Amino acid sequence: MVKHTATSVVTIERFIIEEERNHPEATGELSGILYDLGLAAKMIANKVRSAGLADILGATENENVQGEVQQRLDVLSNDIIVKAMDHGGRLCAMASEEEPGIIQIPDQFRCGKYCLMFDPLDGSSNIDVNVPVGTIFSVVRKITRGRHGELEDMLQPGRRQVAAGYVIYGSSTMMVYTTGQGVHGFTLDPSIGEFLLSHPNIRIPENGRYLSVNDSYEQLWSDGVRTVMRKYKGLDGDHKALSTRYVGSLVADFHRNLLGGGIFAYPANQKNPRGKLRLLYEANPLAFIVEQAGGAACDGTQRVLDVQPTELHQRTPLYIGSKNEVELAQRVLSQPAELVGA
Ligand code: AHM
Ligand code: MG
Repeated sequence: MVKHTATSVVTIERFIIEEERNHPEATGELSGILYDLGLAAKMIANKVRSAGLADILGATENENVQGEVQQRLDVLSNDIIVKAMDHGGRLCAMASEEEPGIIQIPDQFRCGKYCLMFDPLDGSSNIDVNVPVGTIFSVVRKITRGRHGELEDMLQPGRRQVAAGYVIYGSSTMMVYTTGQGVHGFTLDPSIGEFLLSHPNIRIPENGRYLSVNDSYEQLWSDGVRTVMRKYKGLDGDHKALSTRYVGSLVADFHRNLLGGGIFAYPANQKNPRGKLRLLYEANPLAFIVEQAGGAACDGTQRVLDVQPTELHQRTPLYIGSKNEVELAQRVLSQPAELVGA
């Protein structure tokens, strides 16, 4: 692998090409997908940046001149990704958190050997208050024989992903991805419109510093989950107390914990017995990334990447981040209920 330091200027395009050279059998299709996603990310970043101006611009430009109604940003982001990805000849189908069924490649375009799954704008309810939001994506290889991708292609366990990543639209825009050769982060330089390598080979600390969980569901958690959280807070046993940080925007919470060490948890609760987050669009891609960075992800009973999906929009409980913290959750939650003191 070519060694880059954060001080040499390496564009995402150059990095992707150099990574591809490590695989003589590569056709360049996966590289093309990543590059196109980078382009879609720049277009979404542009919209997110001016989100606060939507009403003002909407009143003057869109409604009056073109007669258009302002589209919700998550719908807009979905359309940007679909349009950026449907004609490259590399994908055979897509699935999005925003759409109920599989998104097929239009007949006039060639179908390729990969499927893309994505959450176009995660945490979009935060947009109105200027909190970071993100895009999450996952790529798997097609396993069915027909021209178009099918449900069976999408419902593969996360360990079969060939690439996964996210984009965080924060104080700067960053794209972080893995193809199974470590995790690399690129920061958008707005002056030249390029993603530049800023975080080569990200490693997550083995122990956490931060705990990211929505505590307001405590009354709805099982005794086991309450015990895990008490341990993280240093209230039960000898675990060092973690510092609580919860943005409520998965990509932002995950990104902070990936760089600084920590655990993000969205446990099952009485109202949502399978949690809230989606296995295919959120948990699987972030689990692939965290494992590649030396961390772990489980659903409270097993490794996320081993879960066999049964539905496109399947939800899953999620414990993801520093290895030792995820192992603690897994250990406590796999004990029989009567052994877990609340
Ligand atoms: P979304 O995909 O509808 O945006 O929902 C996912 C978001 C995550 O970004 C975040 O971690 C979670 O929902 C927050 O949920 P809650 O408000 O229940 O804590
Ligand atoms: Mg989401």
